[in-house]
Amino acid sequence: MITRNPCIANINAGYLFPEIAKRRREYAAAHPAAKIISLGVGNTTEPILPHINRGLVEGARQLGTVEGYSGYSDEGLLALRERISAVFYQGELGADEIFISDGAKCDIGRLQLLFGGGTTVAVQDPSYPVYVDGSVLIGAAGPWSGTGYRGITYLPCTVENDYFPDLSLLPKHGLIYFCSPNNPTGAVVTREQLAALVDAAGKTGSIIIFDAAYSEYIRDPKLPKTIFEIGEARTCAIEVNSFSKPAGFTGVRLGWTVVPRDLKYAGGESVNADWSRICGTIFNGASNIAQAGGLAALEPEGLKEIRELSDFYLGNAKLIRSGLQSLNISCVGGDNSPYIWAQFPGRDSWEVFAEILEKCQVVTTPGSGFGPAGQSFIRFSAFGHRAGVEEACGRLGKLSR
Ligand code: PGU
Repeated sequence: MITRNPCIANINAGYLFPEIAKRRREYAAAHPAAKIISLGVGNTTEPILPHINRGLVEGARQLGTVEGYSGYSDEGLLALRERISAVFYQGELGADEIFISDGAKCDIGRLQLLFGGGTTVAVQDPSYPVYVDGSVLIGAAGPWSGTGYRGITYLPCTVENDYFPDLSLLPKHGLIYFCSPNNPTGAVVTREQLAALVDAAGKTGSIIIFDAAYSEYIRDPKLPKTIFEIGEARTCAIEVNSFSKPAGFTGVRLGWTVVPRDLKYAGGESVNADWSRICGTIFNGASNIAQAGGLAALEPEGLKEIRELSDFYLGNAKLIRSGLQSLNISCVGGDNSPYIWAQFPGRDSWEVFAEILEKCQVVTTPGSGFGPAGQSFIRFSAFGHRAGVEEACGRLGKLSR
């Protein structure tokens, strides 16, 4: 028989969110009367708002007409790429630098093909588990050493450093994953910090994969929403983004990736040209219905709806944060992001996860699932119906008993 890809064997456990879903199912099976509320996985819960929804419906309707029918869309509708440039990048990016995707996660996985298994990888610790797991799958990291994956440079983001890492830890010629607003801590980089990160990437000959999936949750106008607010990033950064969290497209599937033309490998070859080649080979374009929805989302009426929807989830975040603070549980995040990062000093994250599930019937995400520095933390997601969030906040009071 053919042998298993050894990289898969290097993954030490199941992917974090299915593991949480499994524990929830086990608890529900043992407690059939329990009314479980999820503040676990960051999955949107509210209906798509009317203008954006009409865009989706109209996109589907068009497919049933001779004039409106379209097939494969390759790197994405030109109109959508131009609109993304205008709305998010002040028109400064060329349409050929923007690639429409079926979501940020899918592109985070595919981007690894640009660099292969010989790359050194650095991540914020804690961070979205796909960066590390994807690196293990391509052979750039692993196996698990007991405290982390071999080959990954973990950049601790802690209370002590105010969730911004020590850039002197960056490896040379590495791939740096950086997420702002951060999942799970909710920390957002300042312009000065972002400039320092870009500078450090330039000096170490590294490339940053900047994940801006939560940029539409930023309310503080001083905070940067894209890495391309720093001009030099054009020579050292790729940015991924998504319609999932701003427009409720987690199930619709639509995102984009920016690969600047100025981005070059050590040998001077164009990363943009390679990305185009990879997408052409293993990706056949995002759904044209989703793209019609995306176009509607970026019209003035759609942008208002994005604001309304993200305001709603930020309202949930505020409730969760003040609920936790009233219990004297120290936490950060939730003001420019939909996640609250709560500290349970000296405790094991999975143990706290189990306690919250047992006492409150609330599902959360254990911080250790996001990296070694996440130990003793719990992530609360603000994605949920308002009544459920209010009920969950009330039940959290049982933790003090
Ligand atoms: N990037 C970050 C930082 C994310 O947190 C998520 C979703 C994505 C990308 C995925 O974006 P798509 O455009 O929808 O692909 N994180 C959620 C969902 C869990 C998951 O496995 O993606 C979370 O709970 O962390």
